[in-house]
Amino acid sequence: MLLRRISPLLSGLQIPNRLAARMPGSCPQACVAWASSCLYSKDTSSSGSGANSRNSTSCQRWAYTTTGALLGLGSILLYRSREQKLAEDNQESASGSHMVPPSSSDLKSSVPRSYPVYTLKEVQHHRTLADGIWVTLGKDVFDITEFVDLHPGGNRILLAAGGSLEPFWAMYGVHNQKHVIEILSAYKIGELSPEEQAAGPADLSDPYAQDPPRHPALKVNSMKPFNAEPPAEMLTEAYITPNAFFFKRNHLPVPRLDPASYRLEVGGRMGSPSLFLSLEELKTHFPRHEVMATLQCAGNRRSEMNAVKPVKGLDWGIAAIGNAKWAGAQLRDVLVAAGYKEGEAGALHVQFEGLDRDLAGTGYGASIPYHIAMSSDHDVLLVYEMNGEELPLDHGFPLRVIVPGVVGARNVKWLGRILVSTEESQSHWQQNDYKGFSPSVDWDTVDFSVSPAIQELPVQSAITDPQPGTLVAGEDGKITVKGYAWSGGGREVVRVDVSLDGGSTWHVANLTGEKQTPGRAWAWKLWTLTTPLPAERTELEILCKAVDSSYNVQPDTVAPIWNLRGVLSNAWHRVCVSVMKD
Ligand SMILES: Nc1nc2c(c(=O)[nH]1)N[C@H]1C(S)=C(S)[C@@H](COP(=O)(O)O)O[C@H]1N2
Ligand SMILES: [Mo]
Repeated sequence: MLLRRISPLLSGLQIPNRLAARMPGSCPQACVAWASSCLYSKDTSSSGSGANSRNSTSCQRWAYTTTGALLGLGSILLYRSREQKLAEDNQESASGSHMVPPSSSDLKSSVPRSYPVYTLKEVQHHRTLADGIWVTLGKDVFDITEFVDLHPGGNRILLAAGGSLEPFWAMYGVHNQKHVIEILSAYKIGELSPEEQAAGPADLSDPYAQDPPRHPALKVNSMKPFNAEPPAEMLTEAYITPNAFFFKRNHLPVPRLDPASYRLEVGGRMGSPSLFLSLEELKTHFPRHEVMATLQCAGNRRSEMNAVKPVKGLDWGIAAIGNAKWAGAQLRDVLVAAGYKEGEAGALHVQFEGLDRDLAGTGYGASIPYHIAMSSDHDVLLVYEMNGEELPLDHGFPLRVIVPGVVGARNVKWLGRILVSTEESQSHWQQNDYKGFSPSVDWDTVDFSVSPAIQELPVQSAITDPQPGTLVAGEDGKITVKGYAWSGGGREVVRVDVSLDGGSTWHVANLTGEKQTPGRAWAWKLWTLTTPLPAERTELEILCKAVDSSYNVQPDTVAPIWNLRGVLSNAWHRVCVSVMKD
């Protein structure tokens, strides 16, 4: 049934594509959203190609940035010619290594080279700056000690120290490019022993091989890790976003956890032993709570910021948001069972650790303020059910946190451990990401320690229908505009204003959504406006803006809220369309 509803929707998506050529120039300059949104509307009807073309666009952008940085390094690295390095290395590697005949790649160069041979064990001994940082790729051994400080991804490269780069490159796909390989080759110091190569490389397996299948309608932003959003108009098809079309935002491979042996660890109070809870215990020993809540990624609508000035991050459209009915145990009840009470001395934060890990064993993590975790008014849940179904693998099976009203990033999936602490989570994602900055702060001046971690999100709204660049036909001379609106912190959306003329005149849209308790309005409102098409207009610039229960409003333009990570993008949403004349 669902599919029947969706297929007309998808065929409708081809319209923007056909009209794309008409649009530039016909749209007011202010309509910055158009260009980027149009990129998204490209060919989403054919499952594979649309997703791929978009995927490669955002990947290329990232690749260019990274490659640019890496190429910059090239000149620094050149001084260290292969000959020089070889001379040094041959002197240094007297212990236990023997020379091998030149490899095929060496034969290509004018002077045949031979490299020292190392065992995996020897490589493993080089894991610190003092011992030198060695890594392998295929049969080659590299000493990247001097490169660590220059690595665009920071010292994360240290995770690979003493081992193979392959699984990391599988995880962070941007690396597997000619330029990167060339730069790396300047650091080659040797080769792995042929006997060991015959036994096969350490682990070539794709860390994402266990990722679950996904619906082809999703617009893929990155495959590995998997990040995707539904076509925007799907969001306003139903108040509750179906699980398959709920945006997926993964930083790492999806872990496969056995629900029978799964245990949630809850750190004990004042050093007392941890509490371990099975899934069964979580379901049966604690009352089941249901909460209707909208989840939004901090990067939702980042593409509009990107259109103003490039930002770092996945190029999300307007659909990195969804609404679901979540069911689980209240975090508060579980904390109380572990001995905690309200106003506990020294208890300021509750940290969540995910069981999705990188190859060095570091997992995703985040924290929320203790008082929010302990308050029954905040409805923080340890969720095992999403929209009446078992929590899907992509959304955190078997258990995730849902912190209503708070940015997606704190809603930790595949939850393994809960810790109460004086400090916030020390995780990269709490400390050095998901923070806002002034538009003038750039990557040279940014200091992540000065901005607070994003928790509650600001008021948001967007137009899901019509799509940018489409040709709209009035019905009885009327047009229907649809969208969503939501605000963080339990603030209800009380009004959505829609303009068809770039903001000169406004109409109040009809809001639909479940009645919610004041101060606990966690779920979005969908809105619709049906109004006469303005006469004499061939182009419309449609705008929307929402007002929440604290009378917070959205900013009118993107530029003044631009920030280098492209988070908190909530300016008035602008969509330009053409009007079909009969
Ligand atoms: N363990 C874990 N939890 C996580 C993440 C993750 O990568 N790993 N991503 C976070 C981010 S940034 C967002 S926006 C939400 C996305 O949740 P969803 O994929 O269920 O939509 O999960 C959050 N929780
Ligand atoms: Mo996110």
